Amino acid sequence: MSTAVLSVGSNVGDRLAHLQECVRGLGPAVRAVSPVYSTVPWGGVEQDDFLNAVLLVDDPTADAHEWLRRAQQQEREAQRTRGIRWGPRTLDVDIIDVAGLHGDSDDLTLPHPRAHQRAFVLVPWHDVAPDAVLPGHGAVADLVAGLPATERDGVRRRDDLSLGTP
Ligand code: A4P
Ligand code: MG
Repeated sequence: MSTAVLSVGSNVGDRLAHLQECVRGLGPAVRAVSPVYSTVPWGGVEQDDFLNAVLLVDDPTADAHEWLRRAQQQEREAQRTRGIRWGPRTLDVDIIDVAGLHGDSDDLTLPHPRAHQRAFVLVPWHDVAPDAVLPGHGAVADLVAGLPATERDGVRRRDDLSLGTP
C-alpha cells in the first residue's frame, strides 16, 4: 500500500513554481515526475489554463490517508483556498491511485472517480508509466487512445518547462 499516483495542477500565480514546490515538499517519496502539460480547464468553470503533471510516489510507511494528508499539506503550503468546486487554485493535489486499491470513505475515494475522463491526468501518467492500469477502467494506454479528440486536444506538452528529476 505504499505506491501512489498523484495528479498535480495549478492555474493561479506562478503555476510552475507551485508544482515545483510541491515536488520539493513531498521529498524523497517522489520516484518519478511526468512532463508538464498546459491544459484547458476541465469542469465548465471559466478560468485560466492549468499546468498539470503526474507524480509517482512511494513510501512504505504511507497508507492511502497518509497520501491524502501529505497532498493537502502541500495545498496548504501553496495557500490554497477552497472556493468554487473545479474553480481556480494555486495547487490541487489529487490521489489518483494507491497500489490498485478500491475504497470510499468520507474524505477519500480511490481510484479518483474522475481520472478516467481526464486527459490532464491520463496523458502525463501514460508518459511516466506506459504500462499503468487504472483500477476498474483498464490500461491507461487504452484510456488515452479512447479519449475524445476535444479532451485530447486540450492538453499540450510543454517541453520548455520541467519539474526536474527526483
Ligand atoms: N477527496 C476524495 N477523494 C479524493 C482523492 N482521490 N484525491 C476529497 C483527492 N481528494 C479526494 O476536494 C474535495 C475533497 O475531495 C477533499 O476534501 C478530499 O477529502 P477539494 O480539493 O477540496 O475540492 P476540488 O478539488 O475543487 O473538488 P474536486 O471534486 O476534488 O475537484 P477535482 O476533481 O480535484 O478537480 N482542469 C484542469 N485542466 N486541470 C486541473 O488540475 N482540476 C480540477 C479540480 C478541475 N479542473 C481542472 C483541474
Ligand atoms: Mg482536488
